[in-house]
Amino acid sequence: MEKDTRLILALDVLDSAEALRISQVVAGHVDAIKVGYPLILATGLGIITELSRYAPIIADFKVADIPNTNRLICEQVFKAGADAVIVQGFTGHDSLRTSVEVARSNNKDIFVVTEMSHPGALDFMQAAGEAIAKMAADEQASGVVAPATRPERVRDIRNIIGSDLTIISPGVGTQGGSAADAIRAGADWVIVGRSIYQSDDPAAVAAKLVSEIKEVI
Ligand code: 3DU
Repeated sequence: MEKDTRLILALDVLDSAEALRISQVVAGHVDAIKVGYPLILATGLGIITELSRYAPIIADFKVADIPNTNRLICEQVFKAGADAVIVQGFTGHDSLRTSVEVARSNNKDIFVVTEMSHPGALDFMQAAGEAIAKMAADEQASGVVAPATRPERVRDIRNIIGSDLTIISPGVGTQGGSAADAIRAGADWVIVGRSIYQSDDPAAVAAKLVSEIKEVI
């Protein structure tokens, strides 16, 4: 995934024509498109192949299973054309190691969720976030997912993983986070969904985010 605009579109729409239309208009402003259960359950896994003509695809399945099931899931998702898969970290080192092995043998990436961006992440996840970040570095994942709603946590997680791993950071816009703050705190990319795809002019919103990011790098 090339680091150019530092913006990733989270495409949680439910209609394939709409997904293709939005991807086409924002393609020049994003380094990747993240798809997940909403779009894939609504339209099928084939949408990954269709969207991959616009940008690299990150499959946000937050995979959270035993090593063998993680392996089976990641194999299918890479086979469908995804460039990266997001997995949960709380399942532990063996599940993550297996996912990273599958990614490496396909020349693809794994991103590990540390602490999520919503308020409920404070109930259980935050306590484990730093240990998960350390595990992601030890297991040589490509990067981690850290919350733009809490830039101070992005900074903590950056300090733990060092510069070898990348950080992709959701929570900008509708969830209240700021793209500039997340990038300043150490995120490599911000992930933005509703603020872009629910707008009347998705390309203009994406372009504005990119210029906001460029001002702080
Ligand atoms: O809030 P938005 O509409 O900008 O979308 C954010 C996306 O990132 C969405 O797909 C959500 O499932 C995902 N995500 C988080 O919001 C927070 C996380 O910690 C991990 C993923």
